Amino acid sequence: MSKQNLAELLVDVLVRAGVERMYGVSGDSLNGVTDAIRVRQDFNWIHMRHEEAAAFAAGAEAHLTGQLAVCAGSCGPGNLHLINGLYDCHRSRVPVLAIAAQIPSSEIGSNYFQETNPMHLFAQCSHYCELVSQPDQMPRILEIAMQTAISKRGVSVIAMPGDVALREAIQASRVHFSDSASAVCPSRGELETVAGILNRTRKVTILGGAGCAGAHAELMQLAGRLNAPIVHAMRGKEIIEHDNPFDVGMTGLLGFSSGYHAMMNCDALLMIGTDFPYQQFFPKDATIIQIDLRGEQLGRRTRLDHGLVGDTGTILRALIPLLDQNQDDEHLTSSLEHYRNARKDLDDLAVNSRQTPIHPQYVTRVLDQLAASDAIFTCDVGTPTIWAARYLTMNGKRRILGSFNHGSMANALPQAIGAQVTHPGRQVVCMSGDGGFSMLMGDLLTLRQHQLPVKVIVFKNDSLAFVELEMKAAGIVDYGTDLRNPNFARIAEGAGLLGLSAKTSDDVAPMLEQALNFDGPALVEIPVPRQELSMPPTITYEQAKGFGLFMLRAVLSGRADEIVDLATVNVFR
Ligand SMILES: Cc1ncc(C[n+]2csc(CCOP(=O)(O)OP(=O)(O)O)c2C)c(N)n1
Ligand SMILES: [Mg+2]
Repeated sequence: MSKQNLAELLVDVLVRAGVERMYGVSGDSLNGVTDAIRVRQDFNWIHMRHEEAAAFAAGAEAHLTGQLAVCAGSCGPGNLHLINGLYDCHRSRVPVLAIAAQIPSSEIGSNYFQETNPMHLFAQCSHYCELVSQPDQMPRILEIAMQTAISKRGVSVIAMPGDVALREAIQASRVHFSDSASAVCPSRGELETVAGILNRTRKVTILGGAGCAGAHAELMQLAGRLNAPIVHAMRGKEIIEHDNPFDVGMTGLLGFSSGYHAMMNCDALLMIGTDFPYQQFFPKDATIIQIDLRGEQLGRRTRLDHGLVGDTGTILRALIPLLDQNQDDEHLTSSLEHYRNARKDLDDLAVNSRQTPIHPQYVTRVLDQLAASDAIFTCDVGTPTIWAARYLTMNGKRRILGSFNHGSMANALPQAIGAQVTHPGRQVVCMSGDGGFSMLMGDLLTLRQHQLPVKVIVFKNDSLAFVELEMKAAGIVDYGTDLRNPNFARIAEGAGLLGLSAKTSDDVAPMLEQALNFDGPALVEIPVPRQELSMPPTITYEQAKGFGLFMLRAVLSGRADEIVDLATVNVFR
């Protein structure tokens, strides 16, 4: 074996495991690693402008490919910048390895320049985090980290001092990485108990999430047997919504009334592969059955009558033959009818009203119509997630990514970078809020640097609108939510992108089309109203009261114009 240092060995192990790249920002303590990458033809360094963006990009790669993705940050501040993105990866349960470079090994514990403690920093956002302090730990410690990220689906971190990375390796790569998924199924008795309940119940509703991946056909068969409407959580959208005659949309804060009522009006709720978090949107009296591969998820969000541990496909294939055909389709029919009405109400808001600012529902509808049939969408936390949830149509080929578990702003642009890097031939569309976009705006430059033809749509409402909405709902006068924005299209032009700025709603379709067809990165900024209401499907008394209070307080504070605004935008439209 030719002499390798630990950094070279690290890259070698990654390449052998099929990893093709590392996202990061270089630094002294990472020099060994970047130098090892420099000389390789089969491995790329994706030079980002912020380590948080690097972690988000790696998470997007892992989400889209299902394979391990890797990011890196230099010691101290570089490590710290990774953290929020890694939290997102970890909570979305995607396999990501972070290389957290560390200060010189002889200085650890001396409060040295840039010193932090990676083991403490990453403890909560990883399954595994270990320091490499001497050559004979490698590659075993790296391989354990990788296997842990792959099999537990989440983040692993390797902390490695710069000097250790340059030490001579003793061993070569040893492991073949396995992500083989076993079929996990409950006992026959458990399945029969659940089948018995379902066979006795006329009104069953299914709530599905990301854990339904790979089981679309079984899910449809199940819903057909039970005559059950299917509600999906946000992470289930790309998996469940398409080719689904039982679809009644979403519930929750992003959802709308039909999903809400289908859940509230059932006699049995069957939760499948979902961690939908909002307790107040679960039915109170229905029998609740939950299927999840991870036993620790059972009963986490709502009271439970029966829990089945296993993977969705295996369980459904075993369960369906035990189910009788439900002869009563009243619940399904009325839920679908409700969905048609709710959908129509939403669609009515998505027309070209020729008003300025431009309705974001219309923008998203046009985007949905113009985007490629296999487009990859990313959407920022804030109102862009609401518009994506309600107006983007999934078809089994399109993908949608967001920060749906961690709920971090600024996710969309870096996720779009990871998506485009891994899928150079596909259209990648980033739906950004003006707040979210400006938070990690530096990585707009990455689009030019790596020639990534991402299309960025900025929903420019000059505010942190989602928070403003929450403040109103809670009866608080909104404060600290104003954004004095620049012209983002001009910034984009300065960064070497095509930059377009819509003025009227008639600009939307031609500008989106121009951007989507442009051979390179493009940004379209679109002025949208600040108070385009997107209230939860039913407003609780407390929230309604809060909302009224906002009006009252707003008048008292001399902001009556805001109320007029609210009324014209949302009520009389
Ligand atoms: C990092 C981070 N900071 C703050 C928040 C709280 N927060 C949630 S949505 C939101 C507003 C997002 O604003 P913008 O991106 O402009 O989207 P909008 O809702 O205005 O469409 C904020 C501040 C958060 N989720 N993440
Ligand atoms: Mg905004």
